[in-house]
Amino acid sequence: MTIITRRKLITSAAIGAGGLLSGCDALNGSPTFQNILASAETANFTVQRALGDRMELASEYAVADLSPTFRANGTRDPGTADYTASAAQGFVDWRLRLTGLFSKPQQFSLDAIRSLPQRTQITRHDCVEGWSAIGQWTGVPLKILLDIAQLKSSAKFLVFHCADRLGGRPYYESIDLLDGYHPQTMLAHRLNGQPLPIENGAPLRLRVERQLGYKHAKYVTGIEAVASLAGIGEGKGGYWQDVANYEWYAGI
Ligand SMILES: Nc1nc2c(c(=O)[nH]1)N[C@H]1C(S)=C(S)[C@@H](COP(=O)(O)O)O[C@H]1N2
Ligand SMILES: [Mo]
Repeated sequence: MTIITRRKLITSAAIGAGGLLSGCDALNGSPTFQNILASAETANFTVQRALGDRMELASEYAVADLSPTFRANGTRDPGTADYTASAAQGFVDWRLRLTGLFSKPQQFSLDAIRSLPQRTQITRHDCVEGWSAIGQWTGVPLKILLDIAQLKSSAKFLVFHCADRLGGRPYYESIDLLDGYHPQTMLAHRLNGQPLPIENGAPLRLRVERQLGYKHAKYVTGIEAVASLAGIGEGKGGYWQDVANYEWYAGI
């Protein structure tokens, strides 16, 4: 068994994720990350590899690799009166609300989101139903929003609330802070250089590139920071987890 030190672990994580270095302060302050570090002190090489894997970037592709059309799946239009009215006005009244365990809970208009630092990435989306598509996403890295709203150290999960319902239940998803601060995790508002189409989640959808398609919440209206997923939906962390026992952690 190889005993690894905290310092070595941080170094390997930073090498694995390049741009994540700037997120280290926030990660260091988070109880989840501290727990992982603490447990890693006695962990073997396999555990180090597993954590390293989670910090790595998903593959990025070239413009030439883009799928001719980016298929839509699940809800293609939330179809509620509120959503339809908002879409008709170009979503000028859309607000992304950050609630729960933030020191400065707040809300962002799309203009406010677009005025923050942006990232563009070309990645492959893998749906559990067996299809993939390569698309170019532009949006604000989630880390920037978490830092503005000052995520509290008691937060362990981020819950994404959506404007649509499936079978009468609101769609929602959740991720942990490792994915929350991952440099490719973003709230995207553009696909392939155009405003996000309604069928792909307009005006804002999560991209969490190390995970399967159902984690990528579309039509996001709110991010709730929580210490536990127990009080949300049926407590399994997402719509598909609640209705069909999908895995909460859907890493690829
Ligand atoms: N709000 C919401 N988000 C959602 C879904 C949905 O039905 N509602 N479907 C999920 C599934 S299963 C997949 S594969 C992707 C599909 O994204 P796309 O429509 O852009 O292809 O969105 C995910 N996010
Ligand atoms: Mo999916």
